[in-house]
Amino acid sequence: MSAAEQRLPQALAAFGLEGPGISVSRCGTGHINDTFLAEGPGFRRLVQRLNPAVFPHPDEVMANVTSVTHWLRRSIRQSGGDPERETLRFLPTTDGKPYFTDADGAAWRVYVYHDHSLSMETIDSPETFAEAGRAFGRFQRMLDGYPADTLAETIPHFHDTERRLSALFDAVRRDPLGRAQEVGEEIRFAAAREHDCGEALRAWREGRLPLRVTHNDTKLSNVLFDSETRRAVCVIDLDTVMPGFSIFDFGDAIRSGANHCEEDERDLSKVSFDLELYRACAAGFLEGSGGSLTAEEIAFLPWGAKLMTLECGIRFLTDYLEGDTYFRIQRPGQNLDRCRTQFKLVSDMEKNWEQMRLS
Ligand code: GN1
Ligand code: MG
Repeated sequence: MSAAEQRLPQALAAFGLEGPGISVSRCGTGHINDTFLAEGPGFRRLVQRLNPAVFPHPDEVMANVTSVTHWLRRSIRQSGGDPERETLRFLPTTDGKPYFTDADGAAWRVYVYHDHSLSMETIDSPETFAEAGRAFGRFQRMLDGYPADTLAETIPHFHDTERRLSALFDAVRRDPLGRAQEVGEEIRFAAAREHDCGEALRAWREGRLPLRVTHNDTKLSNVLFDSETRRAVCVIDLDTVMPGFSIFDFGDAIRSGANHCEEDERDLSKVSFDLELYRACAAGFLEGSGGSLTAEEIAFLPWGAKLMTLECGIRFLTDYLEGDTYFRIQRPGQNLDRCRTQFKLVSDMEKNWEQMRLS
């Protein structure tokens, strides 16, 4: 039994979600937190345990998500939307606290489940992907003007790709499990792109890319679609909302959606970057962001795609070398497989680089 399953009853009780009429099942596909669905007469709640190793300051995470969802609600209401449908609603514990801390020190929070909605691991059509892009673009636009200095940095240096590469080199040097020798090709792939890793950061240091309030984890599965209309209704997983680059919010959507494979596909012949999907998502993102991006940011969007994919591959590889301590795995070698799909997508993007231009 996992730590989360062991403490689940305590957490349910803290939110008043116990009793004979309530059933609970595991759900979600995230690699970090543990998520459960609690269903009772007339209600459904998501009950989530924050991974304490990844989010050591749950108070800051919850303060960020509370205040960001508050801001989003106002913005959605102003544009005539339905805040209950289009953003998250967190519910307090029975004694009025935003989260519950279990006996292991891990934080749990509860939010309202969105009925008639679904999330996707892979995309079924360019139209659906354009919808995802539009949702992330809108998210960007709605948070334009949010006072960034009031947000805590929930995971410092989260998308500092240069640091992510240094962490890989460090893991290779220490090689705690002796796995480095079997992944020479992947290590060389990353090392050959050392200069690329600094591309966005250099542009920011030179004043060409602005720091904004961004989502920072815009994988495809973090958009909820209406199960009937397939319109994007809500962007979820707000734990990493903090200052960042808009090109990375675009880029992570491309990384996770502009292909037809699972993130951990073992057969690399099935993994290929789809330019048509890329263009569909880009058009949606630009439309959703509604003119809030600068010309320079738009010109940099292809870099967002390449860097997010490269960085994610580097992180999976690092974790494989470290012994899979960060990203949850269901089978041995899964983080290495995840790294390989990302690197295959990066090389495809390099081959399509000219066609990826958006300005
Ligand atoms: C993690 O667990 P999930 O799905 O929210 C990770 C992202 C990665 C993603 C890769 C906090 O996201 O950065 O891009 O896995 N989140 C964190 O699938 O590290
Ligand atoms: Mg996440």
